[in-house]
Amino acid sequence: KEKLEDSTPKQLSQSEDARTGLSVEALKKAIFNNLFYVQGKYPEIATRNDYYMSLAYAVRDRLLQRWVASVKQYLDGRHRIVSYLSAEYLLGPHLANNLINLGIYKEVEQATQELGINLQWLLDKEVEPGLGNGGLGRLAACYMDSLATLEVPAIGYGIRYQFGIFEQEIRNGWQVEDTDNWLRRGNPWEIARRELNYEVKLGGYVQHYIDRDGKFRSNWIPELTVKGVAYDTPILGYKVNTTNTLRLWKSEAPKSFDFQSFNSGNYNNAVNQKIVCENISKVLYPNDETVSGKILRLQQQYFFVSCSLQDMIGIHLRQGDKIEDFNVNFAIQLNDTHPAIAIAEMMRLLVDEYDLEWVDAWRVTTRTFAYTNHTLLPEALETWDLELFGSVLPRHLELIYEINRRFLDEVTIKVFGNNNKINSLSIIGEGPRKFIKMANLACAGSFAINGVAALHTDLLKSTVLKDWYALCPEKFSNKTNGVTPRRWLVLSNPKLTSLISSKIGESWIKHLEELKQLEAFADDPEFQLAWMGVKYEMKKILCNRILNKTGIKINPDSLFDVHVKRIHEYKRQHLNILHVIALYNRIKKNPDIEIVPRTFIYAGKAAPGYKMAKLIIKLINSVGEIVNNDPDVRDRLKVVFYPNYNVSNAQVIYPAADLSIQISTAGKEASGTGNMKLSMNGALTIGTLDGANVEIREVVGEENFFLFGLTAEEVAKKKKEGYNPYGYYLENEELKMAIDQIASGYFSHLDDTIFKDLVDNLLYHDPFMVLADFTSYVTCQEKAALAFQDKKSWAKMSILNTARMGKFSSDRSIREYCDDIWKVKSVSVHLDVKD
Ligand code: CGF
Repeated sequence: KEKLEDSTPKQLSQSEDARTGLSVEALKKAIFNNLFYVQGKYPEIATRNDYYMSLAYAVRDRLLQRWVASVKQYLDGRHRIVSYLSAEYLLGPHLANNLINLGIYKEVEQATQELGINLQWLLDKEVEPGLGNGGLGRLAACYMDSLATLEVPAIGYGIRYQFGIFEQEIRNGWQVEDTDNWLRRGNPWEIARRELNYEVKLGGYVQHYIDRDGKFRSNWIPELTVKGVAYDTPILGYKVNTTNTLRLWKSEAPKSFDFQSFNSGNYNNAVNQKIVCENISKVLYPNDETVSGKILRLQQQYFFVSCSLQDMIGIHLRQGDKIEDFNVNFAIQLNDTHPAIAIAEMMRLLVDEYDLEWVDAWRVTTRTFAYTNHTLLPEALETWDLELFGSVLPRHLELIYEINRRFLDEVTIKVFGNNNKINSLSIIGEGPRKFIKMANLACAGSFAINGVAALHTDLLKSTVLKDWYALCPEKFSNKTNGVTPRRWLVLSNPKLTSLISSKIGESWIKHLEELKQLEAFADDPEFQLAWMGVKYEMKKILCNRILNKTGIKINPDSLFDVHVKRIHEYKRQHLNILHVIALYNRIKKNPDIEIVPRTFIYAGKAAPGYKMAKLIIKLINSVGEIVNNDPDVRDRLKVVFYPNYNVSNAQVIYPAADLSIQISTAGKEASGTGNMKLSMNGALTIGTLDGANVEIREVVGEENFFLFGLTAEEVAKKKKEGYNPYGYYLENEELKMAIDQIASGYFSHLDDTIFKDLVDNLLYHDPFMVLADFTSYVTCQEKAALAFQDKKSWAKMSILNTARMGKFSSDRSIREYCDDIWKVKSVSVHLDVKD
């Protein structure tokens, strides 16, 4: 209290305003004011959350000033706008990121300190919006950061899920899911724009008639109408004024209460519609690589897409432009096929509501959309049962039939009636039940199609989208993913950031290629020492977190082997654990064996309905229980499963990693982005030639990357020839022993049933060729362990990894999208814009 009284903000200088000023005094005053006027509290009774809110609102005020200026300048200047449609945004906490982008982290640190509050204590209070599953949602968040930083006019559209990705707990080694009630304490970063709302129809049927002018018309009579309300979050770029909008839609009932039903005594009916409508944006589907084919999911996709298109058309028409010129003002990027229904919706709006002729509507549509594919896994390619689709979107089904009919007419000529090709290109799939292929709809309706890493794009061209590539090669390009260095270095690794900046200045934060200048210090013993000193400090921080979260004590001097990502068979967390078991058995055989002490750190969520992935989590924890507590091991090996992997936890884990585990079966991981974040933080990669690993290895140099395993070509060949995992099991003694132990219950209190499905799957199917890559993995890990013992050379390799990561900034990716696909230009935003 005394401290607070001492530090009561002084008079501000004339040019400073408590709502916009960036000085320590102005910030103190703002926090103070908000505590009083927004939270309605005084210091003695204020809670930690009150202080967090007061600071968050102080920061938001500063964003609002820039946000209003950006919107005004975009509209006044009639600039082309990028619209990013994504069902997921995995944003992570806003506060620290906004402090960095505003350039006031230090000032706020001082302001809070002078108020007697610890900034970190407030930062840790923020509940992150987990509105995404993994890589795809996080990529959307990185791209929003880069769009703003590069001063590109852009809007991100998505869904304001009331419950985001579930929270993961580990109980008795198993994953247990809990709901993520992220809005429970309010969200200071969003502004509800209740006046911005659109109606969205669902279900029902379509009437056809000929109007007075003899024109054929369709009238969709819905079963239900839902209202979408806009919630806007400002996205500020790094040290620029540009503040773009992330507009997320919440579903509501057009009227919240049916009085007629209520009066006639039917209370349930009266509230029912409200519940049905609100359900649409209630919860994020927690599947990242499988499609569930559920009605609600289709409703979600259509709901946000329809609101977003109506919103864009509104913006366009308000500018006084003709609907036919929509594509001049907007470029729309489809983040995977989740929003691909936008193509049919655009046609519906243009033809049914704005009266355009079909050919004109199709011209506008196909000049507006571009599509990013994120996966080669067949189970992740979205299809909808035609009947189910028609029950939700009867008018769109008709439109898709028409799009397909016209499209196939053209195609038939081009492919000389080759039926296989026609079937593969058709938007409607034939079979016992017909289905709609969303990737084909996206390809037909877009002017550009891209993959997310060089290998992925090549594989798209030669496999999944082969016939599309033959048909329209000019649409295809590669846009290798990237990650924002603001969050993934500056924010999560401030010590490394200072060390880097002490040598090469700060402009690398916006121009990541400049990290290359660090190469000059890679051999400098003093710099190496400082570099590894930072790593050690970050490892100690992680040790504490792990101790708090799991009770496991780990050694910061050990090699941190870090495998963090969604749990999936193709990502092969089980290959990693087989390696752990092999090392454990070596120690058991010879307790005095010389072995590099290692900590295996895993983190990641499994889709709740994905049994095998959940079993893998249980296996990791079971092996951990034995290994961590066996006295023979003498703490030389530790296995940790860090629960509830999310953006905040990732920010603590990446800086502490020594070895980045990127061991997916070649040809399965489209790109990966964790691989980039880890390497940027100075971890060395052990990986297969998969996704963006290929390009990471190219830039960091093969001598600074531990490569193992089959190539994508070899995987395909082996599969074709008939892969026999059992042969590999018999061949390698260490592998056989590890699998036998799992099967016999060695790690599960002699219960030999728990892991039966997992073991059988590996021995008799092994779809992701874990056994085929085991020997190569173990040998490669031996090389990595040896390399880790040579501290100087490891430090050099680590520095070179960071130094050569310039390519993997999301700024580079966004620049490529802007130049090659969207054809948009930067607009610099000035704060002196007057009304
Ligand atoms: O998208 C992913 C990820 N699971 O979200 N795909 N999808 N869908 C890929 O599997 C990753 O390889 C990729 O990095 C990411 C973003 O493109």
